[in-house]
Amino acid sequence: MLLSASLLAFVSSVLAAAGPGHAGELSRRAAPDSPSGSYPPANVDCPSTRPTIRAADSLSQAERDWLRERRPKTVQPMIDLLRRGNIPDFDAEGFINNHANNFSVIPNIGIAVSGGGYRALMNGAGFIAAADSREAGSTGAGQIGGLLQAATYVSALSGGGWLVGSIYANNYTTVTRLRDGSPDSSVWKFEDSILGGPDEPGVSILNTAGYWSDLVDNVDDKRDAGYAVSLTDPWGRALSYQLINATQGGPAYTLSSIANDERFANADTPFPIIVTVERAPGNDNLALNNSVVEFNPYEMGTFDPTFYGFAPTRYLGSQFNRGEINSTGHCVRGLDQLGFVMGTSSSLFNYALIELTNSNGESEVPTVVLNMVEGILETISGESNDVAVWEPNPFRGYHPGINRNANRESLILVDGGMALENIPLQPVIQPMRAVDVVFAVDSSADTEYYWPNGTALRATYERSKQDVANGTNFPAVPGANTFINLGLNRRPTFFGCDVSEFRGGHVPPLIVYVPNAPYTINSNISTFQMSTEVEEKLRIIQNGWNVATMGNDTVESDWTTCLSCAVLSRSLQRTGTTIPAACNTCFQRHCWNGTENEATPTAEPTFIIGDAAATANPQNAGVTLRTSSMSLAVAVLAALFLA
Ligand SMILES: *[C@@H]1O[C@H](CO)[C@@H](O)[C@H](O)[C@H]1NC(C)=O
Ligand SMILES: *[C@@H]1O[C@H](CO)[C@@H](O)[C@H](O)[C@H]1NC(C)=O
Ligand SMILES: *[C@@H]1O[C@H](CO)[C@@H](O)[C@H](O)[C@H]1NC(C)=O
Ligand SMILES: *[C@@H]1O[C@H](CO)[C@@H](O)[C@H](O)[C@H]1NC(C)=O
Ligand SMILES: *[C@@H]1O[C@H](CO)[C@@H](O)[C@H](O)[C@H]1NC(C)=O
Ligand SMILES: *[C@@H]1O[C@H](CO)[C@@H](O)[C@H](O)[C@H]1NC(C)=O
Ligand SMILES: *[C@@H]1O[C@H](CO)[C@@H](O)[C@H](O)[C@H]1NC(C)=O
Ligand SMILES: *[C@@H]1O[C@H](CO)[C@@H](O)[C@H](O)[C@H]1NC(C)=O
Ligand SMILES: *[C@@H]1O[C@H](CO)[C@@H](O)[C@H](O)[C@H]1NC(C)=O
Ligand SMILES: CC(=O)N[C@H]1CO[C@H](CO)[C@@H](O)[C@@H]1O
Repeated sequence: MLLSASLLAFVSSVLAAAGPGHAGELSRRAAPDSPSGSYPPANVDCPSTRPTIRAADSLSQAERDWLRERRPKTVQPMIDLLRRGNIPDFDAEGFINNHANNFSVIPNIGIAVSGGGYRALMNGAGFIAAADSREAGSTGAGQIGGLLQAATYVSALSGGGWLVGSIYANNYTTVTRLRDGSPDSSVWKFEDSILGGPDEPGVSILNTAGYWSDLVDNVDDKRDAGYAVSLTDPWGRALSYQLINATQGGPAYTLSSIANDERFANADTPFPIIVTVERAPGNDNLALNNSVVEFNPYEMGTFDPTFYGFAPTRYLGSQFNRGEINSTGHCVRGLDQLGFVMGTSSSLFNYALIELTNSNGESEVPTVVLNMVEGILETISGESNDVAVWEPNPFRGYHPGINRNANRESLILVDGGMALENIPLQPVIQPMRAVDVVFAVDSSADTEYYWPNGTALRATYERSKQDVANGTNFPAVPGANTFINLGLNRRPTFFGCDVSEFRGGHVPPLIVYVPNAPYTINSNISTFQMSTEVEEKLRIIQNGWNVATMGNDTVESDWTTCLSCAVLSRSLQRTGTTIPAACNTCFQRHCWNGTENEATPTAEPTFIIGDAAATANPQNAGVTLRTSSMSLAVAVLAALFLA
């Protein structure tokens, strides 16, 4: 297996050198295409057109070309979804067909999956499954299957990034296939904490000792190859065993290889984006004006006026200076290792690894692992431990007037949720992407009992009023108490329904806020619960499906109608089409209309349908990080920001 992986990588690098396009013919799914054949990046011959950094004043040519293929492919799934939505006295199918060649009218749909550890992965998985027409039962009456097929973008961060990364890493498979796993694979085996390693040997895992020694070897190899390592390296490697169904968790898998995945390349999937936050050294207080850095299969960078540039994902690791690789600089590939990207977006969980070293002999973690963690902690002392070090910094010398990292050898990136924006909205509110509606799936742990209270939306709204917004706009959202008192945290709520709010400025997408809520199980497990029993995993994913469909239209008989109205809202407005009466009724019910109630709330959410687990095993047993030994700072972060 290992041999063929490196052989494949070798062949594809030869083909890649021969010209663009050929590598795609060979690897028809996300693939182990790192030129080293393993975890470290490696030098490659520069392509004839040397990679450069570009300004963020447009979408990349690659994304624009891809969109030209994608948008038409969303039309039929959208018609199927809207037909099921069955808006009375309105011919949605006719409306779409009449405009089928005009993509400034056809709804442009985004899905944004929040962070929040395994809770966010599983609740988000329930939403994605319900939205995916390939899932059994997703296209019956009262169901929203096909929303995923009708979507253009899917953005994710931290625990949400684990979900989306895992789907795309595994040949764009379904949630149900990942959920059920397969013998010999540790994919989605959340009953085994990654802190303990997999507990049975299989094709994709050696054994527990092999797990740890491979992990340490990978990190050592990257360092020996001349690249800085941080705790995010072992963290990302450990995560990968559960997220990437390949030998050793796919050490050579890259994010950019998704561009060659057959279905992505044919625009049969939405465009995946993983979100992180930039933090300059010494800048310990993350604020909303820290750059939001996105990773997609083509590019990594930011639209923020902080360095306002994008680097080619495939050539991250190359020696860029002032936006170019000079004649003596090397081209490098493989730094965009997929687990490292997912680990970067969830770097807060680096503390899980530190926790290991603090567990004083209770753990069975080999000394070699403890030594590795301690070694890394020493080399980056002075810097916080929850960071990912990206070195060389692709934006070195780039846009020096606005880029506070212009003189830095490394770019420090952290967990996408750490500046409070725990829903990855920045990529999908960029005017250039022209998204009309975003399903914002929020699994944040804002309240005392780990339910969301709108904090993430408020952060994005606040950011939209600062200089860093750089032309992005966002609807107003009320305070946390109002969210709870009006039940905006219990049912899907629309923000930005009335476009007059934007006073003639850029109209951002309608936000369909989909909060994690207890339909059939208390899906509010702790962000730091690091393992989940099989039964609980099934139930949280099922609860997420109920959250997405309002209990398959049982809680609200016309939710699929209202969802259809939300999808069409901006298009109806732009074309001056009369809003169907049924949609007005939906908007009355689901749009936040400006009412506030900031009285101190008293209650945490109660079951919306019923406690499906009441008659079954009541124990939510799992390995939770012992907060007692976490530093105060982490505890505060966890309580305040995390998600
Ligand atoms: C990926 O999935 C597609 C569709 O299910 C299938 O046709 C193809 O064989 C799969 N490719 C790999 C490499 O597993
Ligand atoms: C994992 O990969 C193996 C080997 O390619 C495959 O047989 C199995 O179906 C995969 N499992 C999942 C859950 O995708
Ligand atoms: C970012 O915001 C913080 C306060 O929230 C402020 O101190 C800092 O100057 C701001 N940075 C920039 C570059 O505007
Ligand atoms: C070219 O780039 C390399 C690596 O960034 C650097 O060490 C070297 O000084 C640069 N040479 C020139 C002439 O700028
Ligand atoms: C809302 O969430 C924030 C953290 O995200 C928390 O500080 C605040 O106490 C919460 N308020 C309520 C009423 O739940
Ligand atoms: C989940 O929420 C319920 C109330 O909605 C609460 O009783 C329970 O303690 C919460 N679970 C956790 C782990 O906080
Ligand atoms: C909704 O449908 C899903 C998928 O079939 C199922 O798992 C779930 O239990 C249903 N919810 C309710 C409330 O019946
Ligand atoms: C597309 O629709 C917009 C909005 O209705 C309209 O202004 C534009 O003229 C249409 N373009 C074409 C080519 O029909
Ligand atoms: C606004 O919403 C509140 C409840 O959220 C409702 O009581 C009120 O009647 C609504 N106002 C209007 C003008 O629709
Ligand atoms: C729309 C807008 O304000 N764009 C600005 C974003 O930031 C860059 C870099 O500062 C400016 O050049 C753009 O004009």
